Amino acid sequence: MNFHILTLFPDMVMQGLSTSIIGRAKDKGLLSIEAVNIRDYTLERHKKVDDYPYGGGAGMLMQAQPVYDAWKSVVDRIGYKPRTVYLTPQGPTFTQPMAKDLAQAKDLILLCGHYEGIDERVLEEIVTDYVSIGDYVLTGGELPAMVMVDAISRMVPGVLTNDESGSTESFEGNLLEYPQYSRPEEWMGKKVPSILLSGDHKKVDEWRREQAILRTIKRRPDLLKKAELTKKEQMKYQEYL
Ligand code: 6GU
Repeated sequence: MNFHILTLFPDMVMQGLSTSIIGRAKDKGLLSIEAVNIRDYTLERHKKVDDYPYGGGAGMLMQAQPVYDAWKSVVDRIGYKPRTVYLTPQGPTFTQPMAKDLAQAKDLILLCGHYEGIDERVLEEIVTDYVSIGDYVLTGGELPAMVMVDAISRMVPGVLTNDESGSTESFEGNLLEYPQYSRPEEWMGKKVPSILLSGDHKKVDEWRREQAILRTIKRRPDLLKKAELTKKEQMKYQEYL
């Protein structure tokens, strides 16, 4: 999968996406990530990319021309118009199903805004999807773009090892992960739950399932209503549904 990030801060996104699992996937050739510097496409003498909004008001806007030309350079190179996501608090909130859906694409363009936003006309021309990462305001779209690249990449086949791939499934069932423990058996006077040392895999699985449900009730009661529970579990936990 190929990510094309249109941004005024290419170093920020490239550095943030160069290490750990995403870096390894790039080295393996499963992903490519490029940052296209919008400033490189301005036709303005002083490399300016922003201007005052018509009608007045606070702040500056990114102008249509450099954004369009940066986008067009990617489209001309890959030979088709891929889905183009504009990172903005004015979009639906990014979710795991959206990450899974976007991971089907061969190419994805992510457009990062700055200042007070981008001239509406270029958004109408190039954007296919508006996406927010949550209800708070950030200074630009770079961190959201990095969040999206991370979440989408781990849905691309081969990016996660078998060991790493477990936890999404549980979240997709809308249950949180059960608590986990490693050595030593006792730390600061706290013991690992004895059932995990019993060697009884069926009992361990049942305990983990119960813990996942109890943790979801405690920490994310809103999720439980969407969780995939058995008939028996629905009865047992019906007061929380
Ligand atoms: Cl996608 N962009 C900006 N600038 N702020 C945000 C956001 C996106 N999502 C939440 N806040």
